[in-house]
Amino acid sequence: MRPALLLACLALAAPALAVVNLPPDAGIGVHTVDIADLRFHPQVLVVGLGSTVTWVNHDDEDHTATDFLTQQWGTDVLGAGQSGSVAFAQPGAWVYFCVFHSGMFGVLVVAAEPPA
Ligand SMILES: [Cu+2]
Repeated sequence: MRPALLLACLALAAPALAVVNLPPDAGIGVHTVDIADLRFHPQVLVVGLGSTVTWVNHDDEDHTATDFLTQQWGTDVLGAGQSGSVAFAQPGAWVYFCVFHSGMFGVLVVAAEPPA
């Protein structure tokens, strides 16, 4: 998916996420995103404010998880089998990507309110 299209989808989806029940992966804690076959799994993750997200690289090549718009947050370069974590103290919604593979995108939503 082209970045501009992905961003448009996120812009449309973010307000909807605020008014519907959050999916079951929401919650405060440590959440894992697996990187495999040049993709982030899950591609869309919703977590509670104060959570830490850990990306685990199961591929043989290097990857990162890096904020797409500003690159204000991101993992270090993750080699095969390595993992990196980012703690989120601010609510928001981000598209992130891998700096080495322009087609690798994910969406992370840090929700201020816990699910009802
Ligand atoms: Cu990559």
